[in-house]
Amino acid sequence: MTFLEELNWRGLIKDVTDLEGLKERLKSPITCYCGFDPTADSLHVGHLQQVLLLKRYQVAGHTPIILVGGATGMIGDPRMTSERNLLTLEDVRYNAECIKKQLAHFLSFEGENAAIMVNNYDWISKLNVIDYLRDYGKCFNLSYMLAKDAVASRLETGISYTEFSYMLLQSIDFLHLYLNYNCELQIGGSDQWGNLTSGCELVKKIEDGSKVYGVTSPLITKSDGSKFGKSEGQNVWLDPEKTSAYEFYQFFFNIADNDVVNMLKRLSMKSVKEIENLAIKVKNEPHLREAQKALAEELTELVHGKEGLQSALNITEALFSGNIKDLTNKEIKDAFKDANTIDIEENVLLIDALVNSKAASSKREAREFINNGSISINGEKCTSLEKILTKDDSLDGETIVIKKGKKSYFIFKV
Ligand code: 545
Repeated sequence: MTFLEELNWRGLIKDVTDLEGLKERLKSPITCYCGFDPTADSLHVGHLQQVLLLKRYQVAGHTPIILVGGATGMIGDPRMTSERNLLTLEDVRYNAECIKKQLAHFLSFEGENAAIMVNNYDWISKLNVIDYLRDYGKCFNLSYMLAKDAVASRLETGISYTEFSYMLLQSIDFLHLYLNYNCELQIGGSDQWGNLTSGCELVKKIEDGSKVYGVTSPLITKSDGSKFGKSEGQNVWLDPEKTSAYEFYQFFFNIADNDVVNMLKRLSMKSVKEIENLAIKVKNEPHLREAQKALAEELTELVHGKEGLQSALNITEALFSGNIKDLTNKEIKDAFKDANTIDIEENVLLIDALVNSKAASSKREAREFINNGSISINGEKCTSLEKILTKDDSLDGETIVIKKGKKSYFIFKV
């Protein structure tokens, strides 16, 4: 399998500006880039595919460039739906610093094909409006621009001149990287096709017939039609402050059997053979969830490091066995972020606390739960009807973890 054939097998290729040409060109090392606009202060799992694609190119011997859109982030790539709100220069700078740190994590900045990080603010902010219109504006035909999906889809609902001009800036970037870094390939998700093709055209026009390539990959879809990258409506971020290693791990661990092989192909650095073996396991022993585990472990370690993975595994194991006493305070916080939290007074009767927290519908039911051994405090079964909750029961000075039955957790804060 050639590198390109493998990308295709992984489902990472949607459109290519010149497939035959690119096949030939990839026989020797190439420099390629992908751009990220600092529209938020963190990437989310939806961005991983593109970052890991850059990594795949690097592992195959090519040179990756990460472009952070300090300038384009001030303008806004037109969305299909509606005009964006402008961000302030301050916000864009702050976001750029944050995502730069995250992105740097995934590539190697050493060796022969060391990764390069650039910010388009460095050249676009120096462009003056007369040069912009004379040198570049002349290369773009209005009907060509109007036909691009991102623009065409907005003609009815409205698009500002600002967002309309966005494709010129991204095209100027490609030209800049071609001239300064000999960058001959731009990659992106399928939403970037219009920007990639216009960049290729600009290089060809200005550099008289020079050839550069654009490749898009399909956005990740799920078999049930819901959007990839969200867990209960929330984005799964790469920033551990926004999404803990445990939540991140659980997101991948819970991927459906129907989807997990596709996700492995797109997001795992495991070999074709290893993925094929996991695919067999999904088919024959789906209950073991080995493919989900493999994917969750690999990506959690990649994004959250060895320690992050360890804490995700600790929490998963503790919640499974009910033995939560050995978790650190931070792990307890992460584990029960979404559990019901109830403030209680000190020295309250367990029975009353169960009723007040709606863990039981009546005192009678609370007594029943305790009698039949369904209630545990911090992982230890409690069978005393007289149990009084005090600060001494708390794990960290205030948190008491009550489990009812197999799966329901209630967090009491004293
Ligand atoms: C800017 C200047 C360039 C080349 C590219 C750009 C950015 C590009 C764009 N890309 C998206 C993006 O999302 C925000 C990320 C950080 C919070 O808008 N015009 O910046 C996404 N991109 C990755 C994939 C994408 C795309 O970063 O290409 O398809 C998502 O999967 O939407 O010279």
